[in-house]
Amino acid sequence: MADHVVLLGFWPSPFGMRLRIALAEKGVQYEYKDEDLRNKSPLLLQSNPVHKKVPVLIHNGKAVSESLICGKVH
Ligand SMILES: N[C@@H](CCC(=O)N[C@@H](CS)C(=O)NCC(=O)O)C(=O)O
Repeated sequence: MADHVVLLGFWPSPFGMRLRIALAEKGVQYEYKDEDLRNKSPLLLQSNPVHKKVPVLIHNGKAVSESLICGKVH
């Protein structure tokens, strides 16, 4: 089964950009979903229920938050 990777981000976020660069360097294809941080999506709230921050990387349904960690796990 092909990997399904989703990145929840916010376009001006330097943390999100850090992760996008890491994914690009690794050649990882992903679906990008931009968040409205004043109206966070149910997917973001479910994926990062404690901090409710982006970026969040969702790999085959498993969510990882914190940009420095996301960039290392895939
Ligand atoms: N330490 C986190 C910081 C993430 C962070 O601060 N994200 C901001 C956007 S730049 C955010 O989601 N803010 C929304 C909020 O605080 O409600 C990381 O490296 O991923």
